[in-house]
Amino acid sequence: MSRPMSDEDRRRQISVRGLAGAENVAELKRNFNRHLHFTLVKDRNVATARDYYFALAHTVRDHLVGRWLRTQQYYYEKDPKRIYYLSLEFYMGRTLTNTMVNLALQSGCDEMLYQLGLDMEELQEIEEDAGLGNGGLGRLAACFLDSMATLGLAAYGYGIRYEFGIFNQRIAGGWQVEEADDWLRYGNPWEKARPEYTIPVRFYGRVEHGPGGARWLDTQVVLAVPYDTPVPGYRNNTVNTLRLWSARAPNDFNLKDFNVGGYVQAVLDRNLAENISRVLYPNDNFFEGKELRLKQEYFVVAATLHDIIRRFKSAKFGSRDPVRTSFETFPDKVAIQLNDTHPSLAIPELMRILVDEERLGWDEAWNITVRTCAYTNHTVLPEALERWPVHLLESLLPRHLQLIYEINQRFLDRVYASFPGDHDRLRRMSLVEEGAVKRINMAHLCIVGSHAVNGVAAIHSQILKDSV
Ligand code: D6G
Repeated sequence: MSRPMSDEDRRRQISVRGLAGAENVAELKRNFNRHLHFTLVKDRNVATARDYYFALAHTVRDHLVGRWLRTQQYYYEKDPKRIYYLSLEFYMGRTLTNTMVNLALQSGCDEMLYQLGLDMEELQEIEEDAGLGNGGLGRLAACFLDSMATLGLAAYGYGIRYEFGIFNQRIAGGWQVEEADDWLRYGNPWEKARPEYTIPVRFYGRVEHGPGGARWLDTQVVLAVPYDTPVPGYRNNTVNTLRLWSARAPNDFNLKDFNVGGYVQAVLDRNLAENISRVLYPNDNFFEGKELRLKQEYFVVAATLHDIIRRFKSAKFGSRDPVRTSFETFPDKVAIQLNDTHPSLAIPELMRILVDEERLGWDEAWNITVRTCAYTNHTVLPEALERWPVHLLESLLPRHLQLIYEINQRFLDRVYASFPGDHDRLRRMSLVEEGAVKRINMAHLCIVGSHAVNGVAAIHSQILKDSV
């Protein structure tokens, strides 16, 4: 039932859409024209609707920048516990309208476009979806980022900058046809590439055990280049970061045995390394078990943990001691939330860094790892559960497989001490599944390596407790 708008309704509507004072509108219009001219290098004789969308996006983005810088600086000054949400999917969708709403710019932009004779809805429709997810799991990640920014929490999303997101569906003659989702074709005005923070990620190789501990040698390196997207809270001046990694071949990739004629092939083969961030696997609740997917999972985990530890140690702006050298306070300053088992290699990777690189003893490293990591389970459907063949892990991540075996051995020793003689329990609870193909049960790894496990609804958490 509709009723006439009261003054209160009108005030509320204004406060939800933001103020459209004449000065604000004039300022927005100046910036819009400046971007059309200097950023897009167009004038109104030749500009297309897409140019206007980009000019508007850049105008809105400018309002994020100061808040983003200040938020990140504030986190370094206050040094709060930081939350790291690791996910292979972030289903962000469109950014323009959400940003205008959260920054109270909508009315001003509406009015500005109206004065310029442009149509807001037409421009909004031009923005591509950031479809870096299949459905619920990826959208949950995106919603958490939004909520955490609105709550003013020092939170970060970490994932992969897939060049191709979830496919576009076309129906041809009554059949579904999948079309490549080339969402970056016209450029993405919301991301900021940060090649200066590039991180090397290692694969394959072999492990050598010596007096100084384990060394992972003869590895192949792929570079992880971060792209940052701002995540604004709702009208609270907080802007958090979603950092997505893009794979890049190092300049010497495949050039080791360079000879005339080999050079061109070596450059062409750079694609092999860069395929890691090429495409989102369009599997919802289904485990496909492809090596490229395992590479994606380790790629995001390795780059992210490197970044987390760099930030934990760093002392920007002289906020505290020069640099942290002790990991004792790590779980008080870092929370790692695993969105399903997809980033579960974070557990052995953190152990590898603490034991092999930082030279902590096993028990101390394990205590830190468990207190840092937490796991969200999404399903109990057997066809969805990640069970990676041991032979794949052995060739791609030989040191991680050793660490998983060690984690398992110590875990089963504890189980057996509590349930002496119960061999069937050992078989059921082991991280390692025997069979025609020996596999690692990644959910078991997550449960053993975390201090908290949750489902995605109260009833789901209850099912996990009662029957799994
Ligand atoms: C974002 C925002 C920017 C900040 C940068 C690096 O791009 O202000 O400087 O992240 O932040 P850290 O990774 O050093 O925390």
